[in-house]
Amino acid sequence: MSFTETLQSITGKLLADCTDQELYLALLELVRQKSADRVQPVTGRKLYYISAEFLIGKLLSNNLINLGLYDEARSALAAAGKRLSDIEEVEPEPSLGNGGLGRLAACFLDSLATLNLPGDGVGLRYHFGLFHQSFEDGVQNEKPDPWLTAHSWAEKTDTTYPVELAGKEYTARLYKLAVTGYEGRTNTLNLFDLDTIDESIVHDGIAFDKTAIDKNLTLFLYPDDSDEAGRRLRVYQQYLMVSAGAQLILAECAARGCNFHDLADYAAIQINDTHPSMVIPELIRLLGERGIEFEEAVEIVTKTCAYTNHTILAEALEKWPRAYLDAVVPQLMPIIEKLDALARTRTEDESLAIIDKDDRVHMAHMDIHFTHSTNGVAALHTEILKNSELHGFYELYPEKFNNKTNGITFRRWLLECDPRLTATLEKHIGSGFRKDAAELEKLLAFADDETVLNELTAVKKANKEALADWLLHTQKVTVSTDAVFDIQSKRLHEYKRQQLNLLYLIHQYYEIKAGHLPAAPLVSIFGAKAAPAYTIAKDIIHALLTLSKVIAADPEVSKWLQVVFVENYNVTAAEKLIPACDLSEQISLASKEASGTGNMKFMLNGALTLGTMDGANVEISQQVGEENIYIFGQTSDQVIHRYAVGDYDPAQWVEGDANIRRAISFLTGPEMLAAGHAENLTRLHDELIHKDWFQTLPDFNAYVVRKGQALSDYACDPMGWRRKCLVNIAKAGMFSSDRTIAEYDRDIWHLGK
Ligand code: Z15
Repeated sequence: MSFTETLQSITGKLLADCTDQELYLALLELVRQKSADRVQPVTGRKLYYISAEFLIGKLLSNNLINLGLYDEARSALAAAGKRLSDIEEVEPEPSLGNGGLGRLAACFLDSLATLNLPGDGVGLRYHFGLFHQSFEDGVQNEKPDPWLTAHSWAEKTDTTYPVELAGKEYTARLYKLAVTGYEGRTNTLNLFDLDTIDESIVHDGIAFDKTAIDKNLTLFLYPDDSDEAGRRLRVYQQYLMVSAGAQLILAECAARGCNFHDLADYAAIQINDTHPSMVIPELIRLLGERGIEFEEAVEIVTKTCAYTNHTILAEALEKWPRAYLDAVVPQLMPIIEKLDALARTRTEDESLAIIDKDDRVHMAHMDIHFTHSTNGVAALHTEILKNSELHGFYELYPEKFNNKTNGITFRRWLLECDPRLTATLEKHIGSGFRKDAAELEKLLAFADDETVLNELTAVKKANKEALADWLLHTQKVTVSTDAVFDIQSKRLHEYKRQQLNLLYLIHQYYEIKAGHLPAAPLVSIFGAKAAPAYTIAKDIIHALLTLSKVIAADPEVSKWLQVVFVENYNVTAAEKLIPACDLSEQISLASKEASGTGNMKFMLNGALTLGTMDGANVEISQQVGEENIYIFGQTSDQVIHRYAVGDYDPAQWVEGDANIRRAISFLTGPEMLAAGHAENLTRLHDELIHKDWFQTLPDFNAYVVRKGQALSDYACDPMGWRRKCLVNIAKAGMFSSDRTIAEYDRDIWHLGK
């Protein structure tokens, strides 16, 4: 049967007579059938990647590519007068994650299946993922973002497990979502939910009745990224996930012949940040129910589990008041107490205890004591963990610590989002890089080939046109594709320093007014959601939206400068923005961004990085060489030292530097006040001059100089610029999540063995 015939047999009519919705459902069904054919039996050790977030994004095109059906589907549809891109629009995006951590989990599932490794995900089926963001009167507004339509990728199963929360029994139901690998196997993402959730209790945006657990437990994903709201509902969610997950793992292993004493031969469990940490005491509890004594259970769990740390920000390391856990998971408290006592026999250092003197339970401490591996997510991050943040633990367990530099799946972040670049690469270096990312290095042979460089320029131009088109249709803004497209897209957080970019833009506004014109016109694009309760983050959004208006109203400045804040940044938006980027903003305060993964996506799509020596930027810079990246700012050692001394005073920088003073004062000057809200602008202004906790001001001048250099290279040396882009693409291979997963498997998981 031809592809068209197969599809028609599903729809029951000619493709040309189908609506996009009908075609979407038919393709979904086809993917279901084809991916089922690639399910493989499991032998030996199987991975369970437990994570509160899986930011999978839309799946249709991804699955078609991975199953090798994409080209056929596109031509069959085209022959019927239909466009695959229109059908993609029908699919709602499952935003089951906040940012980097959740997206990493999704990339890992893709690579596991691609490398033919047995590895499933375990998480929650949130009814609404991350909130939908809109801007009203220059202010972020949050609404629910439904993705569960009548037909959805996640299939309901008959499998349920009992879970006890605060002394009441609930029933967790398993949903399964097929994870296709590129020319690989099909694995599963297991998502748990309650049948009793009631979407109708949501009112006024994203508010809902917090008391009825049976109705609200999996309604929403918590919208905090790298910071901890410390809400009790979160403990409920976490325990639902780990208890149901642990029961699933034990049941699957038992079905394969495991007698529980040998659990570590059947399962490897990766704990993604501290959100799933309760899986440790929960497994000990469940093993106890199956007749295994505490001491042996601790050993089994330690051999089975491994922990990944994703941040050094204190506010993101979960510490639950004992009273919360007493109330929600009383069945775990005796076990956590015994673990605390056991840990105290290994060290006298009070700061390494699980339960501290204020009766708070340190989840990361439990992870490090009772798993066999603790890894950081970039070389610098792991060094900081070993030398400062977790130094005491490193001294106690040096053999447990290891680094696994993050990666991204090239299927979504190159093949799918940038078909033009993919085709150009294939023309010159063949298609080997699709399976082996290291083959991208073959491109280096063309570094001085003007034809190839011109082709790359044409690809970028076409991608910028496509983005301009999308911005016009979705955001109603017009941008000039002759300008440099400079993009900072990531969660809004002070440590990521969107406020540094803001101060730069104000500085440029003044410079242009004074007749000091930049080397090239700049379109400065932002995409970012702020946690709804994160006041200063929302103030930064407001300031950028207001500045955007002020500049647009000024014909002198707007010839050279434009600020665009894209609404509702999500995976779908990222796939439009990244291929069109010239300059990638990775300007976190050194030491604070554990890795970053957006930095890798931009590089792979031929953007140059303007960044600090932080997270994976350090490794990007090693890969491409310092002449192919724009690095500026304090080093992590300097920053850590400044914090240790504790003498940072932003007021001194404001007094000592006229440019800084001018830029900050502008926030509460007449132009901004006329266009925005005094309350938000004043609060941000005061925060910067009195606190500036993430040391924006010491890096300000270096940032202005380096960005000026980038703009001038772009304008004055187009071939040199494009050569740098080529080197970035060629050197991106090490940031494939296939490499990352191969390292996890080699050092930690040993899957299938
Ligand atoms: C999150 O997205 C990250 C860390 C966290 O602790 C939480 Cl709660 C959310 C991010 C890091 O900020 C980022 O640097 C890293 O690349 C990403 O995790 C994946 O490791």
